[in-house]
Amino acid sequence: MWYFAGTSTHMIPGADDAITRDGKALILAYDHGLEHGPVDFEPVPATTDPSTVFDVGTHDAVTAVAVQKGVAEAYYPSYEDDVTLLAKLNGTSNLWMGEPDSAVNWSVDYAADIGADAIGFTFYGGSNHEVEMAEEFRQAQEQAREHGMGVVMWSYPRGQGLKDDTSPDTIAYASRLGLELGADIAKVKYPGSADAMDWAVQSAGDMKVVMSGGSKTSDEAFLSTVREAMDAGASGLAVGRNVFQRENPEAILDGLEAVIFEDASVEEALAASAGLEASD
Ligand code: FBP
Repeated sequence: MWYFAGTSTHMIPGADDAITRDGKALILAYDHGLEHGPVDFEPVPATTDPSTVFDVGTHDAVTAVAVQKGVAEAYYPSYEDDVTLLAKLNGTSNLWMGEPDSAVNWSVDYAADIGADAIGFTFYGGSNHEVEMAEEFRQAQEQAREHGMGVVMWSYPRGQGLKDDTSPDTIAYASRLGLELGADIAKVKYPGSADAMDWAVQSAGDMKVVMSGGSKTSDEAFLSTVREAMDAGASGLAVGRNVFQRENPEAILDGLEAVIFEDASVEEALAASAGLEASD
């Protein structure tokens, strides 16, 4: 029995409402302790403490905070009134040296018990483990539908056979995989140009596509890339390091809020927050 009677089982209208504002998302990703290790917290050591990043996640611009199970269990109870939880279901450490794969670390039922409104799931299309990962995604996606939870696919094609994991065709294929497999939102790496992002958005049909943040860049460079992605039809951003590795994460969130939700130019966004800096 589907939670939303009378709708298709695919891309349920409104399933992502809890993690979007005006149809747009700004997901603060904080699963890096698992994916990359504590090295990602070195630029701002206070971010080693999940409370620091949950505090950042209370900024109005943030539509959801994405974390792994252990962090959600221990810290989300203190933030459930102020933060929307996106349960990042699978994840693998940087210590794993095999073909890209990702362990499913918690069930959708358990995530729902903790209070999650959506699930996040990494899918490595092109990996030798693609078939198993697709089957795991199927199970998670269908359980999320039963709970009325949104489904965000971290769609990262990679593996032995893939030469360029951010080429325009690869990223268009990544966003299309989200549509084909039943995500509400696909999070993809920026393919390097507005035209390529436009192709990725077109390839996803009505499903939303958000840009992945990547390693930290300057205020102006980052806001410019987000502006390009939005102009190309993206529905927002799922970002980690470009927010929490800044000394003043609130300032960049002010700027991102202006670009994503208020359609501001980069210049307007830089002016919107005293803490932001234009490049030399
Ligand atoms: P960033 O914005 O810091 O790039 O985070 C996005 C993200 O998808 C995280 O959720 C995840 O931990 C990380 O990137 C994985 O990056 P990769 O697999 O490319 O090392």
